[in-house]
Amino acid sequence: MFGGLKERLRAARERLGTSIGETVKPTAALEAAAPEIPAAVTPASPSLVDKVKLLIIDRELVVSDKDVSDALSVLEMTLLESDVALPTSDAIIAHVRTSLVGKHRKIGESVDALVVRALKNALLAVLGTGFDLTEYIKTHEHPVKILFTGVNGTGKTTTVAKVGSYLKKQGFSVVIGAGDTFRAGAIEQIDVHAQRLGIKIIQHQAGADPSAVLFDTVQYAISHKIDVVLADTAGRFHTKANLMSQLGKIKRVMNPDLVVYVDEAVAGNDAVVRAAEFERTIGADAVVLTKADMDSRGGAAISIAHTIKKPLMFLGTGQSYDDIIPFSPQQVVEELLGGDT
Ligand SMILES: Nc1nc2c(ncn2[C@@H]2O[C@H](COP(=O)(O)OP(=O)(O)O)[C@@H](O)[C@H]2O)c(=O)[nH]1
Ligand SMILES: [Mg+2]
Repeated sequence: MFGGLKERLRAARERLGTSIGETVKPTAALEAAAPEIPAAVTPASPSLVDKVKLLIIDRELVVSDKDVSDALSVLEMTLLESDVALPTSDAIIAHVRTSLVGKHRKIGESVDALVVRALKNALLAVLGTGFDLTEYIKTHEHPVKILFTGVNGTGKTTTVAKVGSYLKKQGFSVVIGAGDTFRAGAIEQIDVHAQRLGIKIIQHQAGADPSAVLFDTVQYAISHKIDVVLADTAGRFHTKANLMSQLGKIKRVMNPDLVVYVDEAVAGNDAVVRAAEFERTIGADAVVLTKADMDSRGGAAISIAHTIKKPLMFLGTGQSYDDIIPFSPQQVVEELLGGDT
């Protein structure tokens, strides 16, 4: 998903490297230092030459703000063009600046290595830690109840099916609650997934109270000693107030361990704004970003975790059940900056 951003970052990184490389050159005095060693001394005490050489190699060059400011502007444009939210871009730039400026670069050290290290650390700082669902389930009381929410069409139902399949493969027992009772079609959709995956599903008829369905699902999980409850919900309510009160009631009745906010990477900065709004009003424990396969810019993935200070749990990467990957900040950073350093 990060193809476009990766290319842009490479250009920004080269620009940073060139700026530092060009402007922070060894001073004339430093370069002249070696020839200044009295020739007569050299044969008599070669160790002195070695010492001076060592001194030159160990001498450090200090990177100034001026050396990097133009290149950092380029990096900022790169990030914004890739849909990275402004506060997140600001945080990345500030981090890179702090780690480069005032830094003592050893003469022998590659500028690119310095720049890549600064960029990697900056990205890791904004991406946060990720969320290991398997580990969470292993270390919490069962059933672990997970509520999936988010606006309509972003991929909640598909994600519930994918996560169900993912957890089943890891040996956990799963029950799905068909909490989108808004349309009969929605119940049918999740039912088809559950049948295909061989996962138990609890459903009521269309128009039923979603809280009642999810309450029954939790009761089923308790009485059958099921490990995980996955609750699908509708994203479409008549008004925002209605959405809030519905979700409020579901939360009271079902008492989820985790509220997972689902949005689509293709929504870019809109997804970041929506996630922040959702976090303010309902609160989320983690985020799943779908349709990452259709988004080459990658900005939403980088911005959401930083903006709402909640971890990304999975990326949805296609329409099949296996198209889901646990989100790993390390892996993303490696994909963006690793490989060719
Ligand atoms: N390409 C792609 N399509 C997805 C992904 N996740 C969901 N979709 C598609 O997005 C559409 C809406 O998904 P759905 O799960 O019904 O969304 P919901 O309304 O939030 O429950 C469907 O056509 C899904 O196949 C994904 O990761 N990649
Ligand atoms: Mg749905």
